[in-house]
Amino acid sequence: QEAHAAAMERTFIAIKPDGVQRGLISEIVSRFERKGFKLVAIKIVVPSKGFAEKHYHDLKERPFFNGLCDFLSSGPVIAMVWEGEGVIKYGRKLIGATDPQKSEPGTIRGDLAVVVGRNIIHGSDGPETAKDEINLWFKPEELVSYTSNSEKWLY
Ligand code: RTP
Repeated sequence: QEAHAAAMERTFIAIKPDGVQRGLISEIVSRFERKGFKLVAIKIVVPSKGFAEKHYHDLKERPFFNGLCDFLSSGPVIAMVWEGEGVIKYGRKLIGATDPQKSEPGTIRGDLAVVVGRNIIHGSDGPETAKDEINLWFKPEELVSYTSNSEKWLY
């Protein structure tokens, strides 16, 4: 019981402008929520192009980098931090493969998206990027620590 608090991991999840415009915010939030993950930060923001470039700095050599950053900064994004055991890896599983043509049915991209350039959601791909992305998108005081009522039944 007391051991789980220290092990709790956090990941950065963003609903991209296509997901927001298509009215998929509640659909996506509910999949993470029903799984048993805990929402510890959330905001709506239109990132600048420069901010999008920072977020995707690892991809700056890729041919789609410029278009990707234009797209991320083209409208409102829902930025979130989710917490729970295994949330980084399992969050990626909930999201599905990068290319929605290859994502399994039952995943967010498999169920709700069609092409890689409009794949509606982002999730950190490992502990290091999770930490970096949370720090990029949120100030420490925007992260809320609390005990949710369901925790004692989840863990
Ligand atoms: P994400 O971080 O967004 O979950 O995606 P990922 O790691 O699975 O994929 P990554 O290769 O890091 O690509 C990041 C985002 O770039 C866009 N993309 N476009 N060929 C293309 O046009 C292309 N390839 C990737 C996608 O929006 C992808 O999520």
